Amino acid sequence: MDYIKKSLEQIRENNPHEEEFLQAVEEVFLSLGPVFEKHPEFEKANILQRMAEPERQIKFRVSWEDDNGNVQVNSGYRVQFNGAIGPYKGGLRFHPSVYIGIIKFLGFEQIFKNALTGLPIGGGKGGSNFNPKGKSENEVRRFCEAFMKELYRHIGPNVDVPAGDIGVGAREIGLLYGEYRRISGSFDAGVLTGKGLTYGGSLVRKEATGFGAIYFVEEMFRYNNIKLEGKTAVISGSGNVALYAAKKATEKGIRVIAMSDSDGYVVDESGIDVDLMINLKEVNRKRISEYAKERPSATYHEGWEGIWDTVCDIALPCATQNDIDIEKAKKIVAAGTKFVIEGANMPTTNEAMRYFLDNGIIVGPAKAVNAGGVSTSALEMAQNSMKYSWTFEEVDAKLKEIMVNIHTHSVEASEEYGYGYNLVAGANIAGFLKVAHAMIAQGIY
Ligand code: NDP
Ligand code: 2IT
Repeated sequence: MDYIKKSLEQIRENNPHEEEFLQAVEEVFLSLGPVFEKHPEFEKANILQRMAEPERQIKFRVSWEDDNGNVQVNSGYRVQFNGAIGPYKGGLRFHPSVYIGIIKFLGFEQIFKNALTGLPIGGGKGGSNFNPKGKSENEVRRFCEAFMKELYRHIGPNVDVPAGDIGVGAREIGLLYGEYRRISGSFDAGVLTGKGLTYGGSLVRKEATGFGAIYFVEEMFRYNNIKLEGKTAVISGSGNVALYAAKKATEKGIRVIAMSDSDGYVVDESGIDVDLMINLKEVNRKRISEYAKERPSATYHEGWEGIWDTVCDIALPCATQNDIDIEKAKKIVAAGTKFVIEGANMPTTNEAMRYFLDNGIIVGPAKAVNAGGVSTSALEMAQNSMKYSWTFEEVDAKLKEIMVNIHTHSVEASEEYGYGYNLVAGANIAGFLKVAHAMIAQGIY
């Protein structure tokens, strides 16, 4: 434990003002105590300080012209965090809150998540503080082209493979891919994932994170002998992850009673009409308040934070980081919720997470729950390499198997290191062990 504490101090000193990154590092490293007792070789290799330092960190200028002819400037980032088990892999986030501390927290989480998938992908992440909201189609296109003009030299099918995240969906991936192809003059489909189905995308990738999250929940419930059907769920967010988690949850007989966006939330006790929600949010890019206008059984409430006042069996935060703080965690526990399933990356503060675990809540941690997205990205890469594509049923079956395996490996690691059934510790340990062994086998890097 001394080594872990000392390393954390050093990492805090080296990375001041990167709050989210330090939060993510603490969350993982503090669960590794029993691992370091059993494996003195990890301390000898100073593995923690090596893991907390990105292999490479790129920041670049993105200048683009808006519709009024003014030149706008944003910062672009790509952090190639850890390539020990495969090419760097992870999404791009376009959101005004983006700075290096956010990209590093996401890249750090991605290392362990990607290791858990069982597929050969390293950890990376990128993005920009560009705000796509309120921008015209032409402005989004000009931004994406300018972003790729710098990024292209750093990526490649065997080097680093970006994909989507908040604010980056099929539209942006298409524009980024077009620019990459224009610059490189080559159809390297495997350079980006989340592509459209007509130019190298994989079936199920769009649905994969949400569907995978519910496959993971199914496995958690099966393992604990609890019936899933008839349970109620609250899902924060109404983006890619939230929508397809809601769709699969509804298919499995779960009643989704509330969803949100950054302006507010809707409660619909009769169960969210997911097709209507997808049509409003994904197809027409409307605000969630429109849902209540079209659905008499629903009510709209201003402010995103109030969603956690809605009583439910399963809480599924699928919006963004630090959505659930200690106050909201107390409310969630007091309302009788028994399961917290993290669809978003780090949606729970470390204090709230401790409170959940101390109060017997069963937590599905983000790096396990939302790994279906990046897993299906890796399946997209595999199909691109083969110049072949699998059917929806084939990809879906592989995704399901991957999610079940992640649950099994997390349980095994948790039990082996004395945590009982603790998926939070188990996922951290299983992901860590794979990467640590690969790093040590490759010498000092
Ligand atoms: P989207 O951009 O599609 O959706 C994000 C949703 O969260 C929107 O409904 C957005 O509302 C809402 N939101 C509320 N507050 C915030 C805030 N402060 N910042 C950003 N969004 C906010 O993103 P995704 O669904 O792709 O991602 C959601 C989460 O899942 C993120 O944590 C992401 O890292 C994670 N994730 C995504 C994967 C993927 O494949 N896409 C894979 C694994 C994890 P509004 O529309 O008002 O902005
Ligand atoms: O956080 C994530 O795992 C993602 N945004 C998906 C990354 C990917 O490469 O598909």
